[in-house]
Amino acid sequence: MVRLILVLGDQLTDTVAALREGDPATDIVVMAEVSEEAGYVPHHPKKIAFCFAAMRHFADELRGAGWQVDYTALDADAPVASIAEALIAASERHGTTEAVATRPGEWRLIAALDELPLSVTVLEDDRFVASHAEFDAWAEGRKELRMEWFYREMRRKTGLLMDGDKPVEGKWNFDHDNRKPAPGEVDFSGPMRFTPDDITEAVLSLVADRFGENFGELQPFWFAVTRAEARRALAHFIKGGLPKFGDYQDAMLVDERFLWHSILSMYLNAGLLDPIEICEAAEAAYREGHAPINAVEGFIRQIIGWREYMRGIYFREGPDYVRRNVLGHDRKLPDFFWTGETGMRCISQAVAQTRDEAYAHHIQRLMVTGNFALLAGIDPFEVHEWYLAVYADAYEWVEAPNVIGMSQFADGGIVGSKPYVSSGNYIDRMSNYCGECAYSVKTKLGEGACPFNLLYWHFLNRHRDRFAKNPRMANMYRTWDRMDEGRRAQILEEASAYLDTLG
Ligand code: FAD
Ligand code: DLZ
Ligand code: SF4
Repeated sequence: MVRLILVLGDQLTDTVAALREGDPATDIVVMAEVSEEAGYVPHHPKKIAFCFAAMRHFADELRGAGWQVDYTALDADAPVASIAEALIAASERHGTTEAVATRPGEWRLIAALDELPLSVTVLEDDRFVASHAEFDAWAEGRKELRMEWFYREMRRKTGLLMDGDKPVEGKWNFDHDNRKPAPGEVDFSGPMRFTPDDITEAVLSLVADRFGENFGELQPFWFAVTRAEARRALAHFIKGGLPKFGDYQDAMLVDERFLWHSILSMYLNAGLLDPIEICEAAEAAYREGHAPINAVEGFIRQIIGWREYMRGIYFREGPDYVRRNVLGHDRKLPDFFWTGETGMRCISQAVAQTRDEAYAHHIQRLMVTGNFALLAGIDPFEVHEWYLAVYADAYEWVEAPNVIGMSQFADGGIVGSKPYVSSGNYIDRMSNYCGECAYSVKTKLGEGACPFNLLYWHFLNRHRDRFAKNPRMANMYRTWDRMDEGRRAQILEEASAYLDTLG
């Protein structure tokens, strides 16, 4: 019997489980651009364009490899609204009720496949280093799910940066050599840029037409949209960016959007690149003496450590994870997350580059926008929806644990043992943003005080019951308690007045 082989927009890998299971001689691949996926949050136009352009190119590659592909474009004469509808329509067209899918990366779609009036075989997505069973076995019975221990397991499992059963150069983690403040200039040209072909141009017109009002600039569109292009982007990064990736991983500079980051997450998450091939390319650069250990170990840790760990958490914690809110935060997301119109230079820079590129690097996401949202007590679900919408690499399985867990502490400390909060000092140390800001980072209260400085103490004070006993936060509370009472009262009053301006 003919079977339908579902391939989603982030399953663009020719060896993805459902394609491995299918037979090009008899089965039919189903791919569909659908309004539900394009609209469950107001995605950045570059993200939608990337997804559709990569899907259309991938469908052509599958046809070239002998598959029959039933592809429904968003602007087809008979469009479909959802993945479920696409499968049902295809089942009627091809006279079959059998379908094979690779498990989607989001609970919402997993449930939608479960509810289909078809016989759907759902296969595990094995494009990851750790299976769900492996992650759960590692997590079982542990009091704390520390990423570092998980990461070491992944090093052992993959053999990456290992000399026998020992880590190369005798250490698992070289972070103490990383995280240098921003240097004067950047000697890497940033991500490789590609010129859209006719297929991509057609997608760009469609997206401009249908999603032109969404937050974000569609043009210039320079993303890779095929595996071959993504591999060139990888080689370009390994050559030019990787050697200093570690040193300046946490640095931020005005108008420097990419620094020495790889800008590969959107390709990796869509399936155009494989995590192991990226890590092997990085390891080869180390073994050949092209990149130092602190850069290569740090980079590989992000992929086989953090990325795999986040996926494990998302699936282990279940569908309610995105609604967690242990700190009871309920403020609305300020408008400046969309407009960038704020005197806070760090935020306006992060929002502006997010609008232009659908990209901000980790520290901008964590210590600028994320830090602000947490300090200001923004509803974590709103924060989650914002991140899911605005970044080209955002899929719930990886975005939610980063936002709900790591950034907003809304899961109560599953991902992080303490909240990632800081005053303006941290941003000042790691960037050159503060120099041209409307606020003064050196001013702790009174006229022109940096809002991060005020909100930092407001956050600690309002969550004292939860955090004062955390040994990693004891110093912060000691500093607060040592301040004279009048000063503390004034800081809290000014912080509250500032929060009132957010609405
Ligand atoms: P690089 O800095 O070059 O890092 C290399 C690779 O490591 C990345 O491509 C990515 O695949 C992986 N990586 C690094 N950190 C993480 C992490 N914390 N979790 C998972 N993978 C990681 N990453 C996403 O892929 N999608 C998201 O939706 C996403 N949302 C985030 C939201 C917040 C609040 C925070 C703090 C982080 C988020 N991240 C997300 C993680 C990280 O910021 C991005 O992976 C990274 O910025 C992508 O840029 P890059 O490819 O240049 O990464
Ligand atoms: C992100 C996205 C978008 C914008 N559009 C589609 C689409 O039209 N069709 C599709 O198959 N996938 C799309 N995707 C990716 C899905 O949202 C993604 O597969 C799920 O969120 C699970 O990770
Ligand atoms: Fe951001 Fe404060 Fe620095 Fe301004 S002074 S850029 S608000 S940290």
